[in-house]
Amino acid sequence: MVLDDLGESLKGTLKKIANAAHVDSKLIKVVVRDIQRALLQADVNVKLVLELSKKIEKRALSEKPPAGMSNREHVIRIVYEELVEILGDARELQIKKQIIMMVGLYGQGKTTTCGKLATYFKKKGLRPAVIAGDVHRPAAYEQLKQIADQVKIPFYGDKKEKNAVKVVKSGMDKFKRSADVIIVDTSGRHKLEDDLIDEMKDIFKATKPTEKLLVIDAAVGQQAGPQAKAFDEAVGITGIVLTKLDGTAKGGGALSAASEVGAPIVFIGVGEHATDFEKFDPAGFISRLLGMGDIKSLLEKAEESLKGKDAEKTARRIMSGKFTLHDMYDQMDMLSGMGSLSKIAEMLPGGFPGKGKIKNEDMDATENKLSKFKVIMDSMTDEEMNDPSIVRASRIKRIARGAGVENKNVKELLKYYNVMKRTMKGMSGNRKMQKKLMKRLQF
Ligand SMILES: Nc1nc2c(ncn2[C@@H]2O[C@H](COP(=O)(O)OP(=O)(O)OP(=O)(O)O)[C@@H](O)[C@H]2O)c(=O)[nH]1
Ligand SMILES: [Mg+2]
Repeated sequence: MVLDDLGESLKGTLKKIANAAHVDSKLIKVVVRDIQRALLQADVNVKLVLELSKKIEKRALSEKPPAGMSNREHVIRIVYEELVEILGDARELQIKKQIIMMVGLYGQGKTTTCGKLATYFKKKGLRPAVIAGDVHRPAAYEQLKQIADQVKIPFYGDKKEKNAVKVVKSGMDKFKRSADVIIVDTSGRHKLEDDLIDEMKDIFKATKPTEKLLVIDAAVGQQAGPQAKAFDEAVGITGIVLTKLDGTAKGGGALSAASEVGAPIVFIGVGEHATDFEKFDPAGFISRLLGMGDIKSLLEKAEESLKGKDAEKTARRIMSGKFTLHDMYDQMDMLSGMGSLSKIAEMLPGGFPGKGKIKNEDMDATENKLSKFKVIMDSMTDEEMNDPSIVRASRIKRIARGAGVENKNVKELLKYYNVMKRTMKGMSGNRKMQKKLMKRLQF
């Protein structure tokens, strides 16, 4: 986990809240001071920290907890919400044909990130390729080639050519038909100087990239902000990749400063390997940092009633026919474990699709199938998960490729989903059935 120290201090603070006899203004003052200290140690900007702590204090003292939520839970929620807020909005790269140009100063992680991005898109079923547009550093060609070979991604480069634009143009020609996502590596410089800007602009004209991603080493701390701003003014960036978050205590500074610039952080690098790469989602990031799981168990009692409410809401949504693949995915998570799986199976008229009434010895096969379904869903986009009806032949092919399965497996998932959806909808008019389902699932 990145930002371990910050995470530990914040967790300690939240535990203070969870274990306190009363949540009063004295406790809130202590908590706010703890949070300030933790954020400053993680290099978050002083002004930002002061603003944030003022907001937390004001909300914690003035807002009443919503029904069903304890005071403690409420204060923890406020801390969480305000921390998410300073990280800005989430943005995702689209899963479609595109050209991505990497830019950034020397040694920030551009070349490594090319391999990580390619791996990400390959998993989503697209065909990525990389082009070695760094013609200045002698070892740059070999480095990208090695990375590409390792993750089995097509590579183009020309060791003898010293004109970056020529190399990139040849590469674009080569991959015109054979690749969906073309990732162009470029060279770094010590400073954002005129010749770097000119070369970036020339490559930009030659490639017309969909995305211009700025790569910044998180160890630069709050300097990430001015760096992002300067690049944005020079060439216009569409997203930031913050690398090496695994190796710095200054990550808090880089994260908060970069997100303030306007260009959103799209990915974070958390190690040297191609898979040490995460989509950046502020809410998910903070939840993990705070160890919301641990805190939840501390607050079990307050949580129980909330959880019940959430589950009930989900159940009602599902039964009204609004059942998406996201819901199904969550359900599968909930259902991993034979006991609960057989409960659901009993509920479904005829058991699982294509299986007839489910037998115990069939359970293993079903569990296997469900885990395969989850891999397939991991290769789908949010849009497809929300509205699976848009998944037709070409998308099926892409998804199957990404998940490493056959087209028929994807079709099987869709069929399974449709049966589930119909079954859920069928329950909407049947109160007795609804009650039974709730009870069985112990909502
Ligand atoms: N721990 C860690 N190391 C990283 C990460 N990303 C990159 N690195 C390492 O950082 C060093 C520099 O990475 P490169 O990808 O070569 O950086 P670059 O921006 O292409 O550098 P130039 O082409 O010289 O400008 C390499 O040793 C990488 O292995 C990361 O997320 N975590
Ligand atoms: Mg490089």
